[in-house]
Amino acid sequence: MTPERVFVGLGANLGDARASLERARSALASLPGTRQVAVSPHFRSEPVDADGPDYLNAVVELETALAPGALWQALQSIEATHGRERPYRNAPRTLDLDLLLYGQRVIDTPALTVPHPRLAQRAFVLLPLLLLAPDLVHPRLGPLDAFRPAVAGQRIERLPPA
Ligand code: PH2
Ligand code: MG
Ligand code: MG
Repeated sequence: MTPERVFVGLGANLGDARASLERARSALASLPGTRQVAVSPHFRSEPVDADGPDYLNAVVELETALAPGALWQALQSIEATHGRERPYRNAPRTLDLDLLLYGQRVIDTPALTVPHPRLAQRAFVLLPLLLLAPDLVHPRLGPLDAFRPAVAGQRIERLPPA
């Protein structure tokens, strides 16, 4: 299989979020058939449609030969090793890994929707994505840069490197 360009969103708002994001990044870079292309800085952001403390968020760009389903399972298992629990929808979490984009593929199964359905409405995803790939094109929505104004009201702060 030709490697695909993939973007994964990382988020955490429980425990040592900075350490969780860094460990998750390293786990992603070590997946079989996978190489890390780039990682965004960390962003601190207000919870969107959710409660609890502020989140730390980042985006990682990968090149991977893993199929979408296999990659998604790997994300679930990295979340599980970080103690992820799901008491209710959008509950605070120790680690959330979302498959944002898988090349230009559109996937709609009960388990997996790619591109991530809300990626263009959320500053904590859109801004790190556009930092890594300013010309990024969404297979349905087109150039993602056009969605910056839509997220301009969300509180988010880019953090300096650790
Ligand atoms: N994740 C959510 C819901 N709300 N808000 C922020 N700021 N960051 C997140 O990662 C996040 C959220 C559901 O996954
Ligand atoms: Mg999420
Ligand atoms: Mg998730």
